[in-house]
Amino acid sequence: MASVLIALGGNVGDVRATFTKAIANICGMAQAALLARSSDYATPPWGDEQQARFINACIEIETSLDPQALLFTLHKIENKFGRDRAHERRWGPRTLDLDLIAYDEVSIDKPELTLPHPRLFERAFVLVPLVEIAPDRVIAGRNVKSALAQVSTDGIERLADAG
Ligand code: A4P
Ligand code: MG
Repeated sequence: MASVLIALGGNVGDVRATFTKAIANICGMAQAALLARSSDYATPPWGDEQQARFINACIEIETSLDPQALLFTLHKIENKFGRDRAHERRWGPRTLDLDLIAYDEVSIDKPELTLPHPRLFERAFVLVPLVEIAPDRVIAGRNVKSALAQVSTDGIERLADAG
């Protein structure tokens, strides 16, 4: 079994409800156990600032799927919740984005799958929820908690638990 960190994001529709359903789908379709789930955070848009703020969260799962099969499953789940890659722009609005952040200590360097996620350490919207569930995890030689101290968390707001 592998320990896997996944970042969830979205800024179209009822994102928090989508997250709840998407996590249930991940557990079902990836034969995965949910080990941890962060709070949801409202975060300023990164990359393309002309869009609504995002909701972001992170989860840790345990799965026996290999990284490629897991990514394929995550793409299927994105599509199921209305993601339409053909009609969106890079870093633009989307209903659901599921990024693989880390898969055990596995390192892969291909365009279709890079592990650990190459932009992880630039992104407070990933690091803030990640610190909540895996503060002491070391990814690509860097401790998650110390990595968070290197980025600005301006405008990031933890949302109260959804009833
Ligand atoms: N890919 C390669 N490695 C991975 C990996 N580790 N996990 C490939 C997931 N996918 C990986 O992804 C593009 C390609 O990356 C896929 O075909 C996959 O095989 P994508 O999700 O279609 O494209 P993208 O999401 O537009 O690009 P990218 O660079 O992954 O950016 P993001 O971060 O996912 O962009 N601001 C805030 N505050 N919060 C957000 O969640 N998200 C984005 C979206 C922009 N700004 C944001 C947020
Ligand atoms: Mg993505």
